[in-house]
Amino acid sequence: MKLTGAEIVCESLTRLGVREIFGYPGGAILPVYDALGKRASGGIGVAMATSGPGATNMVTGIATAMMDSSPVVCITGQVSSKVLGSDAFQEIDITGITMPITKHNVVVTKAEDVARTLREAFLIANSGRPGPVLVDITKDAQQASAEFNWEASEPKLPPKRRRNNHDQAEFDRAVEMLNTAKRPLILAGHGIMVSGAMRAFEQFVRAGNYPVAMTLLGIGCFPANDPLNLGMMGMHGEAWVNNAIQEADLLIAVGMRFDDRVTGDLRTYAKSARKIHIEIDRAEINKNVKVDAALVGDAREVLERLTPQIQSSDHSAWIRDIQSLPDNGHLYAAHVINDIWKETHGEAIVVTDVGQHQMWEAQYYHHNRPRTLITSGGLGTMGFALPAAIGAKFAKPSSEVWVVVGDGGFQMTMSELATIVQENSPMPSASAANASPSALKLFLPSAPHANQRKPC
Ligand SMILES: Cc1ncc(C[n+]2csc(CCOP(=O)(O)OP(=O)(O)O)c2C)c(N)n1
Ligand SMILES: [Mg+2]
Repeated sequence: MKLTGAEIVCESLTRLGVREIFGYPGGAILPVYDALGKRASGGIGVAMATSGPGATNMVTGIATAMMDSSPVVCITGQVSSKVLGSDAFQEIDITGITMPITKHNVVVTKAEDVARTLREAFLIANSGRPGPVLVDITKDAQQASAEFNWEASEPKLPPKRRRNNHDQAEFDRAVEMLNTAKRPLILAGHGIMVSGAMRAFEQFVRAGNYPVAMTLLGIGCFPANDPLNLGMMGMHGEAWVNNAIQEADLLIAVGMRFDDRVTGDLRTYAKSARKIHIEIDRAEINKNVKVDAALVGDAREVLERLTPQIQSSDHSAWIRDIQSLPDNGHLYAAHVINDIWKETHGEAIVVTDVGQHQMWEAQYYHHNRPRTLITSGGLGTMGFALPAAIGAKFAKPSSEVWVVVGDGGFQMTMSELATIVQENSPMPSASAANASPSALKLFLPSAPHANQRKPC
């Protein structure tokens, strides 16, 4: 079947399970907009923009996805291949610009390459450690016609890397550490949710009776109401959680990357603890914190292998010690967040922006389920909350979605309120009978500025 490159984009996205695309039109991407017969939602977020300023406006979003390992495919229009490199109107080297902030990016200049490139983009965005992929398609490739053959456009990628990439000796060393530790503590990160390891993680925690501290993006991976859950670690975590980490004799880091907001001063970080690092991305091993055993692999697979090896689980004296660690006794500006938590029975998806309110949310909304806190962790992108909440509402139309945003960040993207209104009527046709904007709730803390830590 002969289709234009633009039609191949639409046909390929539909076959890849995409139901929604978020975009902003412009000259160099109009052929694709024209070919979009109906709106397209899948696990992977798809965003589309025109060339030049459209593409550069995507840069902060792409960097946010890269830092937080979010699978995203961005499609940009590009000027015709005949004028590439001539500083044509709205020409920008977006693959050059986004090289360090994408897992992969590529320029497509021929209609016949569109389908395979998009299939590769989806595979790469969602494989291993997820992240953003950018596909830049020239206008002539969108307009030209080519034979569309889905089967023949199978991605030509090297064989999938082995997911577990550590040897038996390393594994045995980790098991020995787990079974001899007196004061073990888990550092739980986003990777647990990314690998779908929540059940395996809970079994591992129960088998060893390990206390669990979470990173910002790890919140939700283990129920907040479980007595073994200590809450958030790091600069914005409770002091006693960090004290427990400093006193542990074994840290078991799962799907986290020892970010500086987690460790603070590396010279004094958890000096008395041996460390096991379970992580899919080898580049993260020994990057910030030197570890004693590195189990490189998919969190779920590694945890499923480790759990049956656990023989030592009586850490009651240690857990009593942690519970007796002194808290500073203050509850700053947390009452409203706590009330939202109570009001929503902890069941809402909460999307935060970046700033003081973000930390209040992380401490005082107690998330029991994965993927119910959506926040920009690694890049700390103000303006994130409202647009991300629109995406969350599309992906989970029957969930109550709350936006917790500061006055500063709200001003950056408050124009998206118009998008909510505009999309309200077609929205229910996608999948949501109850996807009304009233279900997207906004909390603007009328609190003092971040550095004035007073109760609100
Ligand atoms: C795009 C961007 N610009 C600047 C910053 C630096 N920054 C981090 S928090 C913050 C203030 C946020 O204020 P507000 O949105 O009112 O939230 P609050 O801290 O008051 O809860 C600023 C300027 C950022 N993270 N992102
Ligand atoms: Mg503010």
